[in-house]
Amino acid sequence: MSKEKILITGSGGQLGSVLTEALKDKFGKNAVIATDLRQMENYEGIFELLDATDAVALEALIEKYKITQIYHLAAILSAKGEQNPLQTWDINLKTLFNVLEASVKYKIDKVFFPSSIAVYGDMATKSNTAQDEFLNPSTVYGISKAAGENWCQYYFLKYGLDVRSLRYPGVIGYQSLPGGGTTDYAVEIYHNAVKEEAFECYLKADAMLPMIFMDDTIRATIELMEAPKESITIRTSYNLAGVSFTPEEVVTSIKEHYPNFEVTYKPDFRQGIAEGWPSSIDDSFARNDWNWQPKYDLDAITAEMITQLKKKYNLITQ
Ligand code: AKB
Repeated sequence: MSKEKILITGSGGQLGSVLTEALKDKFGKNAVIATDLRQMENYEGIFELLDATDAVALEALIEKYKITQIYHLAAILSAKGEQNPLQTWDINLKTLFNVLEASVKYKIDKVFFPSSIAVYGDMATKSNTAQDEFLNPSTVYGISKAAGENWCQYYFLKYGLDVRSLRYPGVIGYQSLPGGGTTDYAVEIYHNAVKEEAFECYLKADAMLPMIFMDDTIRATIELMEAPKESITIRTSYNLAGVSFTPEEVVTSIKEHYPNFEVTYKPDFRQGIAEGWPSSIDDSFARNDWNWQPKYDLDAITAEMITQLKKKYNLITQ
């Protein structure tokens, strides 16, 4: 029975819903307090409704469950965030300040803050973007994550709060749907392929972006949080790489399984966001500090996504 009590904000999101299950598997069902704005359907475990902009409500849960770790996943992502920039900034920063302040007040052992490749802009090297490059994000989401990274480092330096962070690429998983990101196409395309429906891609065929499979994402997050404190040399946020690919490369990979899969390209505003992001990431600090190593390349992602989505849609032929 773990002594840990882990509170997760945004448990119902694309990453949150999978990370919550992984943490329950690791620490025990009752060691995890899942929270979100809306009830999670068919959730098995401890769940509490929480608007993370409400500091009083957050602190009440920390006291109620004697929380020892917080994973702060609640945020508005890049594409959706542009629909209401000031609200995006307000939600993404107010929730972070609530988590950081409460974590100092209640002496929380460890905090996780998800950052993103969205912190980079057109002044960073496009390929193999280094950990310490200039950040000039073009989206409010990216601005909020760049600011958030620096607030996390501030709370570490000023208060000794052990807050850790990863700059996630586009996360691809079969367990959940993405929610308003620029990289969402890389999940949606597999659902269409498995249902043998044509796909209209909102990015150009050659728009290369850093991506990562959900299993690698979850493992990286837990490995970072489990790493010895003294091995953590980056207190803003670690670059993290899985595999980079273009929409046309993922189509080629899918066509190995579905030769007749049809894709058309109709770029929208998200192409403009993608053009400001790196095409690939240098994650050598993560590799050196806590032995990060991705396991899934594009074809492995495709094989697993198709296998799992066929089960999800009951398309397995006996
Ligand atoms: C988004 O596309 O906004 C996110 C991200 C890369 O942080 N998936």
